[in-house]
Amino acid sequence: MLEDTSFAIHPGQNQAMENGSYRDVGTVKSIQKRDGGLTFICDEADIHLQFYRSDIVRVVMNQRDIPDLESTPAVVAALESVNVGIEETDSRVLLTTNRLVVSVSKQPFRLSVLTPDGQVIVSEGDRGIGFKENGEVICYKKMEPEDRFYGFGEKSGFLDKRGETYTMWNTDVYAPHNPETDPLYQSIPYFMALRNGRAYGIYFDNPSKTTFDMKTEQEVYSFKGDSGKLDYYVFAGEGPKDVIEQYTHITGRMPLPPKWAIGYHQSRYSYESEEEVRALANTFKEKGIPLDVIYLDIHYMDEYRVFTFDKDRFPNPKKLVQDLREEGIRVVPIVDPGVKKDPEYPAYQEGVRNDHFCKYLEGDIYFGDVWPGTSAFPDFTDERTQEWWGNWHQFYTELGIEGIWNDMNEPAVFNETKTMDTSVIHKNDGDPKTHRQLHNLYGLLMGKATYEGMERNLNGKRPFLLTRAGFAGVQRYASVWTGDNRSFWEHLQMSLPMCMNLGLSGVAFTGPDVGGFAHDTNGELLTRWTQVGAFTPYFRNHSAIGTLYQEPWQFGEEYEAIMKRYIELRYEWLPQLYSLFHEAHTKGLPIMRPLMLEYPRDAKTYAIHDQFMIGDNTLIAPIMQPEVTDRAVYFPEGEWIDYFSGKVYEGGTTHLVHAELDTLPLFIKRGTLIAQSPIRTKTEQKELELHVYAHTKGSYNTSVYDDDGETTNYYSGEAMKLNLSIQCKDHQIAISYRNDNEMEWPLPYKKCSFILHGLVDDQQVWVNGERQSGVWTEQGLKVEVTI
Ligand code: MIG
Repeated sequence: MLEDTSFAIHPGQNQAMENGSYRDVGTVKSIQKRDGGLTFICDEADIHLQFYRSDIVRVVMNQRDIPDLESTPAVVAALESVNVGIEETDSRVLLTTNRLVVSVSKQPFRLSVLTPDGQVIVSEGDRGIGFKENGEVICYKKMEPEDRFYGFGEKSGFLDKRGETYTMWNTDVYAPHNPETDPLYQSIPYFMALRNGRAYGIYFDNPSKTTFDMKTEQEVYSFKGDSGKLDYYVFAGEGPKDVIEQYTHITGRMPLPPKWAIGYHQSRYSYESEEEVRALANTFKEKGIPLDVIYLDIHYMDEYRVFTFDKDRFPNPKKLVQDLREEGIRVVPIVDPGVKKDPEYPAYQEGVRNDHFCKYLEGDIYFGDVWPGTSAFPDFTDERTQEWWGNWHQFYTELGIEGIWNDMNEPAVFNETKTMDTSVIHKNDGDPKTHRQLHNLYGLLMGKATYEGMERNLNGKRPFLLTRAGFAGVQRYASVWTGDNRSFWEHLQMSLPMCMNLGLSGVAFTGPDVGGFAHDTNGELLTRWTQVGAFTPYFRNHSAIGTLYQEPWQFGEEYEAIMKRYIELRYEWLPQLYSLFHEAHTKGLPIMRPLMLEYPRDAKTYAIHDQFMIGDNTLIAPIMQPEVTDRAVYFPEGEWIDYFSGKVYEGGTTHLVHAELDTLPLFIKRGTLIAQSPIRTKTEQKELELHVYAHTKGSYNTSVYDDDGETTNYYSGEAMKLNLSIQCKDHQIAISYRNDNEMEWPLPYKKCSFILHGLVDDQQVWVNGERQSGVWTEQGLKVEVTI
């Protein structure tokens, strides 16, 4: 408690926290070829270099004789055989691929990475790789004045992280979520640096407490791990999109979510009974507001025992799930890792009997206090336990449930340290380690167990998983919401850079609690937030116990009508969003993007945290202050059309934009296309509309992706991949399209049309080589086609 008073800044508190000083690895004594790479035997430690691809190099240092090359479960890429040219002189070794050059100077060991034409990507100065007496491992790199930093997973604060330091230690932070609140629930020890439009990335594959420091020194940044080894990957870029592609090559990409998972979701801690849930679903139906999911928070369980329902509150869960399903609504229950200590409770009995819980070295089960009271925690580092936990999810799938919400999986424990005792041992598939060494993996591995268990039980249907905690690679299993925010305008503002940086960190499927979790929301805040939510990859309204209810109708008809319109808009945009999810699945790219990702050579975009893009052609500049109806919007190069009014804005500069409460400032780049469906309800679309925003110059290529939205048949290519290109000229717009998917998939669309907005007077429209006359509609010229 004293930390919350001025005692926190008592002069005695500020003594150097450094435990031991930096020790350098020293001089290279010899070099050995091993495991497809080179080991540098140095004075104090050995360093191993490996090429994962010609554009990805891994650097491993530990103090063992032979560097241990084991990776964390975040890493899924296999080593490829890469052609590496090796040149050695007395003072240095040069390793050259067709994408990068690694230069190692030997006295002492210092590493730099350059482009094949000699531009420096990363380099080291006085200090490079080293360690400290207390077991920390650390790496210093040079920082240029123009370097910008992004990524680091789920962090609060602004977009550009230069001048900050971040710690990775999955933590349940209920209290403030201030700009400096750190760490939060997710640990993604990865960043991307941008230097004059060129980008590189570093992923530090260490699951213990890690710290990144871009603040303490002006010309150097560092990253260090509390324990374990220094094991990092350099991604050579060159654009920021290349870096994300490289990082997600190593840590994996998201599967396609079922379509219902990207619709509108309603949650509350908690809808406490079957009657309440049914009434909620009815209200949505009566009001005609589309809804795909209702969440069941902790009240559904029998005294918070996972894999149970409370018999009084939810007497017939199967019927409830079925009835809602008939209305097109899915139920997603919360599942926490803590298993109640209760000798008559099957999940606990089995866990104890079959040795699935985390234990101390001496053999006692570790117990912590969470919702169910004294609880044991499954040891997800053991594959056997992952399987056991996954199989328990049959309890849910048998009821017709297809999605799970994992919470408290940092793991959060109600005690001073907020988590499990760090001396607890994890089995780690035969290589036991302490919780201190593996803490940050707990959420990821719970996610893996859950996702894989659901997948096994769903017979070819895609599961949906939402998780609070995670580590690098979490995108392979789950969508991430940003935890317990509050109903403050500031938290709406902060959610943008937070989600954008998550997206740059390989996690595309993210969103905050719309409306704010803690504290009371109000009509205006909820409306503005819902407008933004309609375009964040994950779209769920959630609020805490004891706060005002915040369903879209709670603040009067005026607000309700606007929110309804934006929730409908979400559904109209699903073909576009789903195509972007497909891009996240295939390339790792985020759906919600900072402007710098699309315009890395435009320095004006580097720090923009209050605007974002959806894909490469949609710009959103929400209003995030009360009673404000005008704001400055920066438009990158090109011309931008106001989605609602059709007004055109010249890019490369800032304009003042007006937006009453019913308007989200939303702009489409001229000369591009977005895919929509005019059906405003539900995730099933019957008509595909391809909206072309006419221009007089330029060309644009894109693709629209679709599949059945619910099974895993897309793994084998049952999908539509419509490749489109648009050429705009003064007098002509030429569109061409082709379904380039390898396998036929019966298209659900009865109709498909191009709608051309903003055609200039005598512009002719050609589609696949044929002149089209089309039909004039309110929106523009409509040309029906068959696909
Ligand atoms: O705050 O399960 O972040 O979304 O509603 C304690 C109850 C535990 C935290 C989650 C929140 C959820 C709540 N949980």
